[in-house]
Amino acid sequence: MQKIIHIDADCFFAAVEMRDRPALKNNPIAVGGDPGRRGVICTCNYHARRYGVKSAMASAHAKRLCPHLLILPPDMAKYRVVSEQMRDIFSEYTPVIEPLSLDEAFLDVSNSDCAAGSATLIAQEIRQRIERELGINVSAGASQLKFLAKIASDWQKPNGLTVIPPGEEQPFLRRLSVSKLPGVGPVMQNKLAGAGITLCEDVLNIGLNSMVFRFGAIGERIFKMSKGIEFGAVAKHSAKKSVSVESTFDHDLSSADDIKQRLPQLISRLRARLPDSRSFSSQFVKIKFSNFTQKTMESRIGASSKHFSDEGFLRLMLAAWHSQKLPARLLGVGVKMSSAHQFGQLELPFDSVKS
Ligand code: TTP
Ligand code: MG
Repeated sequence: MQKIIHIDADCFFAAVEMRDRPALKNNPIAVGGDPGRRGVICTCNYHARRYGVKSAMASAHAKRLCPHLLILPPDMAKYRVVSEQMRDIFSEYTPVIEPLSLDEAFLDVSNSDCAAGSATLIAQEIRQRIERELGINVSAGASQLKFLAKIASDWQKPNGLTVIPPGEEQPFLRRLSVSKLPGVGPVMQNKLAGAGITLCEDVLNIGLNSMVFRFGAIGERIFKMSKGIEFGAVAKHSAKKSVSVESTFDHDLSSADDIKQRLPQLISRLRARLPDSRSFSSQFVKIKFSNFTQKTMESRIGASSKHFSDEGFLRLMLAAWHSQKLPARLLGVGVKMSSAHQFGQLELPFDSVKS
């Protein structure tokens, strides 16, 4: 029998900051950019969430919702250390770990001998150890179905453990809103609602044929999940496929010269993040314009060279800018790894800095 645990830290960046400054614990705090400089919120503690503060919200807006919100700058190096420490703990229980981001991972404990092989006990032990050894809380979910383990870890957040024992999947699913299923975003939810579907139970009532007829492949997947027959395997190793960096500017860049000037610093930040064994299949750029539209451009790197060039970035960036010729508020540069040189590393959820 497959046994999957999904673990997700509670308000991760903010939790690390509260651990290091316990005096902040009872105040609303966030980690993010400066409100006066177009910063955005990375995350906030649960206290701040009561005011409506959320990830990805403009820091200035967060301050309006919660005027006494303390916004701390992100310290990625520190969060990466905690993320690695979490992974070290996971690896004492199973080698089959699929990290999804710095603070989130699936663990397949089907063959683990720890805690008599009980996923519930392993999840409990991991939660206690992370709290004791790393000083932060994580929520966990366990199920024989991968997607249900993820839904379960969110079920009693923060600091919760939800186990859906074998045999309990169907009753749990029946009352579950389709909005909780992975891959069902607001657009799909609307389409489903249009067909009278809000719960997984409704999906089963409509039946597989009708779901496929109306919604195609995603309809089939939604049906399988609703019926509890979508197992999914934990992908043991996650290879990083691309690396990119970006900057949002205080003042929009209004000319090609302005953009040209900013590029070298961006490229050197990108270089700093790349592994030594470099081999790339393409390089790409991104521009966000003052009207919030965005343009990305990519060019393949020939098999003989395998390396990106500064001139290549400049050419792409200018071509992207010429597509609209509007002031630019954000520039980004990145590379995609050749498949033979992808390197296993956690995908970073946040690598954008202000400059
Ligand atoms: P999440 O796990 O999505 O959020 P969280 O851990 O802060 O809160 P929750 O208790 O709901 O799990 O993301 C993990 C970290 O990734 C988060 O602490 C900060 C970072 N992050 C961003 O930088 N920007 C974002 O938009 C999001 C969603 C997360
Ligand atoms: Mg989290």
